Amino acid sequence: MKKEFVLRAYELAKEQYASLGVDTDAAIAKMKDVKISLHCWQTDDVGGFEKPDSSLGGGGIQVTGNYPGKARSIVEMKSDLEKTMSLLPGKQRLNLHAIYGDFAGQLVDRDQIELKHFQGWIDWAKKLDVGLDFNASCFSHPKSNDGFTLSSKNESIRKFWVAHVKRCRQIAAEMGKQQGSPCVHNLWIPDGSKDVPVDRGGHRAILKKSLDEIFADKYPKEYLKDAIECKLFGIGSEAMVVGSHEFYLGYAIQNNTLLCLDNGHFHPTEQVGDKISSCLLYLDELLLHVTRGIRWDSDHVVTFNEEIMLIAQEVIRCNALNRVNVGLDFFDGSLNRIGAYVIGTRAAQQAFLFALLEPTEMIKQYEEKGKSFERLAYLEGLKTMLFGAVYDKYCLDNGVAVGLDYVADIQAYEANILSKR
Ligand code: RNT
Ligand code: ZN
Repeated sequence: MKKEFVLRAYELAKEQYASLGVDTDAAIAKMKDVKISLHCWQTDDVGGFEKPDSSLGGGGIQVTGNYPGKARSIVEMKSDLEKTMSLLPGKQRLNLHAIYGDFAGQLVDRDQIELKHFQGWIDWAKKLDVGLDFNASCFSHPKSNDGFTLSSKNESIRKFWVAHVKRCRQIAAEMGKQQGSPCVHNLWIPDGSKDVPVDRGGHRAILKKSLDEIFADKYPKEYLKDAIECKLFGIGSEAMVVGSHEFYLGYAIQNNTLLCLDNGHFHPTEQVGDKISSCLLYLDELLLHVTRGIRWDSDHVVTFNEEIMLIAQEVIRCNALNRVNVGLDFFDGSLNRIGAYVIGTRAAQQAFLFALLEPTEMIKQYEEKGKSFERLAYLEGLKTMLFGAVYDKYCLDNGVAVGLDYVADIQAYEANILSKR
């Protein structure tokens, strides 16, 4: 897009927002605090590099589609990530899963992984000035096939997963130490039951015990932030998920961990945006897994929709950008994965920029005076203001493709790189 066009449109937008008392330059400047953690698993459908040609198997997450070009190695994944980041304004973080280590062709079981398997990632991230986050991988493994990991009644299985998560936290803490800022380690487990169980309480007590064992290892806060992720249901765990919202909310408050809210993990009419202000009263920090569920936890590419807008609005309205860690969690194998990555990340950024452009104080005054018509009018009016011109200016300032110019970039990357895989 022509630079003069972007600048002209921005001048108009700036004036329009100024008439509501909103400073667009300040909103753009504030975007430096919106650091989105890119989920590495978008590039390969959550396959990982434990074995050649790994693909997601078991454990309650599902990726559909076989669009060509998925990353098959760390080299390919790094190339995809660099391409993605080159099309995104601002700085991102990178969120790795334990299955993405550099195992150098060896079979390294999950309870054996070590820092050395991730040192290459740490060095690469340092060069790019990208912070790393990390996740234990308690799925797609023979020992997760019976539906229970940390809440398993089989003691050897439970111990195996406890050992895995302990190692992951140790690796994450080391990442945090080396990068000079905390690494967020998130724990999600698929544990649950397809049909109605009679011993929900038993499994939950076991999960609590496993978490207590895991978190008995203490690391400095400057290195590691622990998050735990709840879920309502999954494939194969329709009737009961052990790590439910109540389970983890309670655990997080009692043990001072972060709570991870994935907006695909609730009943479709529940809004994660509505949960943020409550959780922030009781927890120091949150982690978000921003996604888009269609009818269920389908992990579609994030779009700039009202659900995501409310999440970002609530973070900004609560003035909690420094207490909410933003990660993405979507995967769709049916379209160009790098394109999907850029669309979804830009949509999440747009939600935050949109929220930063809200004249919240003014609308709040209407609200407090019971003037609901005026409140609704402004909330609706904001939707059709010259918002796109502000996001375009943010892209221009950051030297990345403006508007839809990224489409051609991704088409070229597909023609030159992805289609040759
Ligand atoms: C699964 C959870 C979890 C995973 C990733 C791969 O339902 O959302 O966060 O998607 O860890
Ligand atoms: Zn998630």
